[in-house]
Amino acid sequence: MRIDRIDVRLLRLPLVHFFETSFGRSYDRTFILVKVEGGGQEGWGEAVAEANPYYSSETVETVWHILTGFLAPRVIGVDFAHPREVFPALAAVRGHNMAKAALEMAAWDLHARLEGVPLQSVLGGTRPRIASGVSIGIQDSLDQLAAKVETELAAGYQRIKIKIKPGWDLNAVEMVRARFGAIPLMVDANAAYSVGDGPHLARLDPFDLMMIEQPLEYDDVMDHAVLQQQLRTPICLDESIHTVRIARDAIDAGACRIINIKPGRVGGHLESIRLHDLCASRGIPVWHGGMLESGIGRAHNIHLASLPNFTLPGDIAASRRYYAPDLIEPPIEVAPDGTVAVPEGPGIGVRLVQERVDQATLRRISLDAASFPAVAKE
Ligand code: OSB
Ligand code: MG
Repeated sequence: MRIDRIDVRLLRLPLVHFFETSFGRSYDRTFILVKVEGGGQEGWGEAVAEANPYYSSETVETVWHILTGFLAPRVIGVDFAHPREVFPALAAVRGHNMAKAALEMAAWDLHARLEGVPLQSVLGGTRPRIASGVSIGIQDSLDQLAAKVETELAAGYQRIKIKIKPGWDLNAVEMVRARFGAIPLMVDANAAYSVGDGPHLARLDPFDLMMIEQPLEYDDVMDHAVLQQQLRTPICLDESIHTVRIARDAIDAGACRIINIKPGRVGGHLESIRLHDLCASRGIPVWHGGMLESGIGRAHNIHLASLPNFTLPGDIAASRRYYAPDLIEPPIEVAPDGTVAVPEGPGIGVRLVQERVDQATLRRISLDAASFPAVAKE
């Protein structure tokens, strides 16, 4: 596989419903798409960085800067025997996993299309369908939250995750349990608490939550280990897990019993597979997180989530919860049993609607070998 050209776009799409976490509320999603071309085929990837550096230090503008200035020159015109060689080729750039992932994942899509097989089969995915859950943001009222939970359960989703923060935690969980009973339920704090909140968070234990996701800071593994000692509810780490090494240390330290895998957060499919395999070998269940992706990123996630140790339902829901219309046809749908089919065509197996992509594009650049004088690679 050789990548001759890379197209980078900045896009914005309105969200069907606002999404609020402990970081704040968003009404739209700004993101970056990457297209790689080579051998007469193309591959697509999506950077999950947001407009603001709140979930992660990366933003759409840092992704643009790193991709166009530092990553593209390291892959254009290089012969790769397999897409697993792409992430190591980017190693000179420290961090910036979301920028790396967008490019690396596009290369996996290109490779699978050149081979004429679904991405799933080159990643090692085995299931034809994946189990799907939903992430419900902080709402204006408990009644509004109840209405959302009701809608998503009726759609068939296999588990409900609600976002929490101080002041919207015990009351929200109590209401959901009171109204909906013993449904598979979890919470995500997006780092809204501190280690001194142990006694407060322990009050969630009687509600039998599947897990509490990322209660403490994004760079804090050790305090999660201290907190886990005080909780019966399993801790799941999201923001903290940037690398396979950090995951290994977190597992060793007892900082989590479950891990959320987002390829954007760890640098792409190769690192996600390595993280998945590490967790499998350590008896840690994993599930696939979500970042409000368009159909491109969503399709990648579905293929990855078909690997065997993704044993818990992921944050991979139907397109219509996010974008109307999505950038792809047909959109991602959830079946009444709460599963989503792995697309069957070559690569990510979804068809991009070019006019919708063009309409949502704010800025675009096309790069090839002529864009980078040899000296720029050093
Ligand atoms: O913490 O999992 C998170 C969305 C944006 C940033 C961080 C998170 C989320 C979600 C949404 O929870 C999951 C989805 O895509 O539905
Ligand atoms: Mg999370």
